[in-house]
Amino acid sequence: MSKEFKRYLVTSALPYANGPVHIGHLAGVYIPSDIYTRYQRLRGRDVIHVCGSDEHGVPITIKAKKEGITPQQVVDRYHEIIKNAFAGLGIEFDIYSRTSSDMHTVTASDFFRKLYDEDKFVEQTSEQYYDEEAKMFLADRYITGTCPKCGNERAYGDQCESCGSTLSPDELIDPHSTLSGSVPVKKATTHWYLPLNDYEQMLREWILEGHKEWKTNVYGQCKSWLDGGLQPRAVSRDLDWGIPVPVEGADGKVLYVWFDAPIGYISATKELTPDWEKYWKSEDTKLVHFIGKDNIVFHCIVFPSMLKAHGDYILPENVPSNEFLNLEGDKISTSRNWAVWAHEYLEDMPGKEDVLRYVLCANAPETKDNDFTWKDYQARNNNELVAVLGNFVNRALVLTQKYYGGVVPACGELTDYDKQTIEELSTIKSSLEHNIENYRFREALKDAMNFSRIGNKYLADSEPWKVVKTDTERVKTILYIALQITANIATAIEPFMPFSAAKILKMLAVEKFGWDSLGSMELIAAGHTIGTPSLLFEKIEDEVIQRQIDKLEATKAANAAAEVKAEPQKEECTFDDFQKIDIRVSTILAAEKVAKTKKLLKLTVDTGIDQRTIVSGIAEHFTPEELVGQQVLVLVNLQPRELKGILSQGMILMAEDATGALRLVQPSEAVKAGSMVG
Ligand code: B3M
Ligand code: ZN
Repeated sequence: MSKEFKRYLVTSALPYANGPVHIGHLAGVYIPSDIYTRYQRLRGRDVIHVCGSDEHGVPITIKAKKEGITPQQVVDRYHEIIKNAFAGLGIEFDIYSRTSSDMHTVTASDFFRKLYDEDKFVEQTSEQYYDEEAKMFLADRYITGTCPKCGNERAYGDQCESCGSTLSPDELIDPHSTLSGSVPVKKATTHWYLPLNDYEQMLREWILEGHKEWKTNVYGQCKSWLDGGLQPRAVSRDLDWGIPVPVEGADGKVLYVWFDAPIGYISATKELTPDWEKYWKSEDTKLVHFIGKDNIVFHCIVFPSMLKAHGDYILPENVPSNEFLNLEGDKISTSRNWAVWAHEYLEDMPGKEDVLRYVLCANAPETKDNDFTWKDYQARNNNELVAVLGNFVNRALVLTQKYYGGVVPACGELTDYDKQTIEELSTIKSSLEHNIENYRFREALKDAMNFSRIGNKYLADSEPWKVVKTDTERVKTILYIALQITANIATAIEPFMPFSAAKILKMLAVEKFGWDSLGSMELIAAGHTIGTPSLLFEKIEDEVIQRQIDKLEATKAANAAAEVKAEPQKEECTFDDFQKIDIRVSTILAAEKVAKTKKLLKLTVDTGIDQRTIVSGIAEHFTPEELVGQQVLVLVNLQPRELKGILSQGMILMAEDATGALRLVQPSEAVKAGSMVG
């Protein structure tokens, strides 16, 4: 028997405030954690869900530098965007805080200070990479190089995003500073380290023996870290953005972001309630961390060691973590803008919050990486939400309106088939509970949807629209049951699709039911008048999906263009060399194809000095008609040469774009022919 807990503390990984959240974050962390919390709350359990923005660390400072703004401006901007996107999607937190808050600074500093005072750290001086141009130590993402594990040339000093390995800067092959591009030198610096090796035994017993029920990906990663042997890990960095190390003589040093961020869960709880200690310091609390798979080591090895070192805190009971979600067959990437952003979705698809929640849960990467496609999104909406859930609810409500003017009919004697249907519903209820309690949300969602599948089957089998002609009493019972199933659906789907659950309750004109009532056939009394039915979901047309696909195609094209490498700069030329060049704005007066050639055009141009002939190899890019009248730049003092018997006196300047297409180089507005360029 598993242990009974008095209360639940649910945390969701704190998103970095260096960009908005996308469907990968939602499917991996926030939708599962929201489902779990809503479910516990419906059961009447004492549960709180805490989260907030992770506002320290190198990703933030890099973003600030790139955009020419301060780190504070970066986090202020994204904190708002992220917070609003969560709220818009119905992802509810009891508190959504931020790690730049005063409460957090104090909490994290005190935490560090306690460990420091109790000699839980070791102080070590080591040689670390230093950028002599930028005059800065290169922590984590300020350094890139080749991944020793997979050969990715753009691996970071802390992680390779290609193969997912956790790295240290010393492991990178051919390291470079991302600040100046220079090759860094080694320089001595002193930091505080948490000797993880001291906690190895505790972690082995706690995880490898005590938590065999953890998801295989989580358990497996922990086991491989522990089997590999743990090393002391630095908890400070040489940076100017973060929480200052709260000890004498630590100028220019801040807490490592992965030291302060998880403490953010504690600070947020403190901000939420003065009663925070009962959530963090009582063995009666079930602490559950929802995270992405790249965060496993920090939540299962590092943070628990910190909590143990501190001594006052409980450890997590579970750390459910998903694999990654891909988008249309490609890895989601913030830097390549390959993502469906939560805030953009809310703008593009108003009223469809639950559709996204549904699709991301139905297709969640629970045991393996999975793919999100817009076609699948459309199919799930049209074939499942509209055809199964929406259809059942609509039929039950519309028939009640039609036959009884919206008044719930009385229930007569139950047939065996009625009883069997009711029995099936209670079997699903226990499966649904079991699946949510064990973090199997895809299966749980299927269970929740089965309420409407059963409802549809019940209506199809009992055919009230036919029976109404012969046995009106029987029809009352059928619709009474159909309405009770509808009320049950509102409860069953609430954790997954809260907006639709609320809509069903409104259409039934009833208040929210508690979880315990799930399965009951006495939720709505005979004689109660229901509200007006409206469609729960609408069919999504091809055009709507095509717009989203086009948006991604545009991203792809922009990325391809950006990837084309510019030619390296040519050999230096002197000012005198440059002075020799004579470029004039000229007007094309006539153009014709050169006979028996594919590429050549014969152009007559007015250079302002004279009218002359130029032969140019651009016939595959331009028709003669589109060139006549255009202003172009002509190198007029190029040595004349003969092409196909025609003397060419000059050269027209062109630019080649990413796709290899040629473009005329032109003045942005008309200029007198003969004007000099230089
Ligand atoms: N901000 C990493 C991430 O968003 C990090 C999580 C912190 S949880 C304490 O993947
Ligand atoms: Zn790699």
